[in-house]
Amino acid sequence: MQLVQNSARSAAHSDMLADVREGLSRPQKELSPKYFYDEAGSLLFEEITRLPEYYLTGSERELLLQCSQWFVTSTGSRTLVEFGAGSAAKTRILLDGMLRAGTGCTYMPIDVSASTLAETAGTLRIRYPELRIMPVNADITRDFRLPKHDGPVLFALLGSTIGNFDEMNATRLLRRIRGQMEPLDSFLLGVDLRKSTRELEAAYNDVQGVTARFNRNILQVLNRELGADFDLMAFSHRAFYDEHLHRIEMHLVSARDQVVTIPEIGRIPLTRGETIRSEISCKYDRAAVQVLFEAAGLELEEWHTDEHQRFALVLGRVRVD
Ligand code: AVJ
Repeated sequence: MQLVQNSARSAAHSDMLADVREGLSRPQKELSPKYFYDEAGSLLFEEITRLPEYYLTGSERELLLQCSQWFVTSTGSRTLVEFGAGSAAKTRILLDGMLRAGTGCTYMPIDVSASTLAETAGTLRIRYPELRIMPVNADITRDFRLPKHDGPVLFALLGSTIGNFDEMNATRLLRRIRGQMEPLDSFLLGVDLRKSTRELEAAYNDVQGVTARFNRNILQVLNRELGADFDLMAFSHRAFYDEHLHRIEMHLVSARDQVVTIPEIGRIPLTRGETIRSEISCKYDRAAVQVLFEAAGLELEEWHTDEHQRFALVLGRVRVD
């Protein structure tokens, strides 16, 4: 067990090293948003979800409260597989629905963060003793195998996680999910909708500065995991909406000319005002989801939005043609 954990840890380390090396060598320096979520980052994200400006979580929760019973009964799902589960706070609404319907027996949360996953599984085991919980520690952007489970399965990718992927990578991810699906399985996707720049930018520039701390925390993760020497005070938070690409971009702006050292990578010079892009968060409409589903071999079956049209839950199935 110890051996397995150590080798898993070093695999994670070399994946991270390769990602960071590649991202920071691009003309527009870039880091993968999956590295936000260490313990501190996960807590900061939880704090973001409670901010008045960050409408996404509340809107999705409202939708789930309205629709989850329908999703569960109409699909007859016996297993819920959740990609990027995080703390699974909203998932409980689906789990409640499954238990009420008497169909559900298994919950399979998949997450990159082993610590988050262990905590989520622990909490849910206490809350739902009748549920079988099978956590899977995996990076959903890479190939992985699911343990044996009962069908039909409801695969869920909630919380606008898909927003972190550009069109090519979003298509890849949905194809990978599609590849795990049997004909009777369903796919539930949560997407944030296109809306005014003002509302979108407010959600990523909260007045309390929690998002700014969340953004800088990624540098702290690199300091700890890779022995980097980022000075967090020498970077500021910037988030803006690109109306043409329909996405929020989040950057860390270098406050001065500086050189950062990452021992296994080398010296990384940054000029004053140069940025490292730490996240994209793509915003959708029905047509854009349709395009994505088609490219991934999925059929868009249901489209549900909240009363303010801020967020959508989309139900899909494997396309048979
Ligand atoms: C967890 C990827 C959905 O894109 O809104 C929140 C992360 N970043 N505030 C998002 C995030 C800044 C979030 N996702």
